[in-house]
Amino acid sequence: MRIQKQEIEKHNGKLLSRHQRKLKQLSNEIPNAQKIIRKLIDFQIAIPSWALGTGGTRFGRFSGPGEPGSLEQKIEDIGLLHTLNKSSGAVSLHIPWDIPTSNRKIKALAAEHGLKFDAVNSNTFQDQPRQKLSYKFGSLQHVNAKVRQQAIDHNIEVIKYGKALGSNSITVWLSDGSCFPGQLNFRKAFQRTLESLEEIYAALPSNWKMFVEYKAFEPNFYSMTVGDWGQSYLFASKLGPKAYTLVDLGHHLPNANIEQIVSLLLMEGKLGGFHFNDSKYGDDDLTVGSINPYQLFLIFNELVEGMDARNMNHSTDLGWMIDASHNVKDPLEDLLQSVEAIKIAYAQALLIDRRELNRAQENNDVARAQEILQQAYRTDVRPLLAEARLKSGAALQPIQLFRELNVRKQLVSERGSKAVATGL
Ligand SMILES: [Mn+2]
Repeated sequence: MRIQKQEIEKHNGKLLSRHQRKLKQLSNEIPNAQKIIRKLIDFQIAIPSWALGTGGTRFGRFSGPGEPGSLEQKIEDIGLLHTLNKSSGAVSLHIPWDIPTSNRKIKALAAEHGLKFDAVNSNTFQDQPRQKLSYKFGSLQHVNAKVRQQAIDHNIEVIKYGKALGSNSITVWLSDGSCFPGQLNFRKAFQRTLESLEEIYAALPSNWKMFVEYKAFEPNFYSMTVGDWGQSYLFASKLGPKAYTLVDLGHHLPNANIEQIVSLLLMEGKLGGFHFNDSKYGDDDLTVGSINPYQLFLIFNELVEGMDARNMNHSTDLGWMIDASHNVKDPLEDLLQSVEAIKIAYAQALLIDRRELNRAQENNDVARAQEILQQAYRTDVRPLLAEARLKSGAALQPIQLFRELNVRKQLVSERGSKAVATGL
């Protein structure tokens, strides 16, 4: 299904006067409303192709009705999101869950919906049907060179798909590691992984980036070969200038200071991109901003400060992607909420009075520094987001319109209630 322009205009018309009142009030209170709105219009967040169905856990999966049963339908779903919020203008594709039958047709379909291809993702964390060798004991780190070669070849194949679709980065997340002490020689595992990554790196087109994603634990519970940002940074540094660290918010040990990690990676020019989600305990993959929106704000504070210090373009110089799983919500509503939460945190970070904050820091005025941060965090910036959507032709209230138009019901009538999406 497609949402028509008139349906959006009708929805916006009903809400317009209330929106304008709120926007005017907020614009009177902050100095840079127009500038923030422009930045919000440019800021796009990629939707992962694996997150459009109702996800599951290792205990089970409860598929939802009207799930996309093909890559074409997933693109259509992301197109619906983008029509509603004009902030989800990119797809992050997973291979082999979402192999295009025709690169040309998929690229054209995405373009029709105004979508680009962000980082492509490889998968050597599970065995696929008809796969020759198993990844049970790792992929790029494996003791058997043939298994390593199979995993290298897969990554190079993923780059080829990405190239054909107009992507310019690959995210490599490895589940490699060990479950028990003594199982693995850490140094050899690191070196084998590095040698494998070097072969993949050599296959990167000149304008491409490689994102090395780390994760503290799971599925391996004693060691992960790319277990934290230090290890990822080590790989990225040894690989070369096209390799970067990717931060997935759920991939840290509890209470890790992610904003400090972000700040230092930016300082070193080695932050490549983000996988947004939220969590209370581990890699919970919950809706962005649903558990700890203050942490998300503090991360964006460092992102804005660090990117500005390096004259980086907020919207294009890092990869912004969601990596979440939806067990109890409609995936499309969940994704709309995640995109909104990311942009709220971004807008609040843009509100911070940098000069004042710097002055407070230089004077050891700790209370003042906190006041400045929290003044921004406690500002309701949602009218700025709504205005950015209005200006780009999207809906003032995307979830409200999603429900008013009975989008899910229509998808069920088109696809049936039993369609199951590939993915998490
Ligand atoms: Mn991730």
